[in-house]
Formats: sequence, C-alpha cells, structure tokens
Amino acid sequence: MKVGVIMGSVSDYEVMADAVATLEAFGVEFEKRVVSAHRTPDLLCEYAKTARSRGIGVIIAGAGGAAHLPGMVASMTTLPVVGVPVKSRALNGLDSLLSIVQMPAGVPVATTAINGAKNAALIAVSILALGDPELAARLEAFRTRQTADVLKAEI
Ligand code: RP5
Repeated sequence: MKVGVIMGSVSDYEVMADAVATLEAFGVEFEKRVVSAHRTPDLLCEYAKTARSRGIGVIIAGAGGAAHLPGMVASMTTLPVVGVPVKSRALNGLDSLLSIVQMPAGVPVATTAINGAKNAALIAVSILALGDPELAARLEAFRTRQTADVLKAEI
C-alpha cells in the first residue's frame, strides 16, 4: 500500500517536503499532488473517493489558513487521514491548527503539530508497518539510531 500526500497549494510543499523525504527514507511508496478543498473541490471528491481503490493506505493532507482539506478528505474516505497544519503568514499557523484539529466526533483527522510533516510521515509508516514486518523493523531501527544519536551528542 502507498501513502497519498496531498496539499492545498504548491506553496505548502516547502513544509510537506519533509513528509516526502521521510517516506523516501523508509522506502515507502507514495504519490504527491496539490488538491485544494476550495480551488479544486471536484478533484478533492474524486481523490478521496478513489483513494482506497487506487492502493492508498494512508492519506497525509497539509493545508494552511482555513484548512478544511484534511477534514473534507476524511469525510469521503474511511482511510486514516493525517492532517498537517501548515504555518500561515497571518496567524503563524494557529488558524491552520485549529481548523484541522477540532474535528467533530465521528470523522477523525489525526493532527500533527504545526509544520509537523515529518511526524505525519512517521505516523503513516507506523500504520503501514502494522501489516509489514520489514517496515516495522526499519521503524525500530530508526528509533534506535535516533536514541543513539542523542546519547552520543556532545555540546
Ligand atoms: C491554503 O492556502 C493552502 O493550503 C496554503 O497553505 C494557503 C496559501 O496558499 P497560496 O495562496 O500560497 O496558494 O489553501
């Protein structure tokens, strides 16, 4: 299964590139594209409704401002959706965070920190690793390396 990485604008890619780089580091297949909830609403519906049948297992959706992309995608698929609030110019991403994190009960979006694209990818890896022992081993190794790097850090 692959990960679908979508974002509301090309301008979000500066942040969402962290998710792509992390998925690449884990050797996880993904597709990436701009899907805007308000600029391309028909594409949004098509993307969300066909995602499962196209082999996607997790969707990572990043957006900024009035960031309805992750919630709208989640409303049209039962795949896990991870939302990334992208830091906005006007309100430093607080608008993005609150737009994404406060989903009413019934349609969940797993929300990361503002600009938390790397963690979005790690959540996607964790989910896919449930059915993929090799990927689970790579995730364990990543954590082990991360711990070792902190323990040997000199300041
Ligand atoms: C949102 O508006 C996007 O997700 C982006 O974060 C923000 C600004 O978009 P641009 O004006 O840079 O295209 O839809």
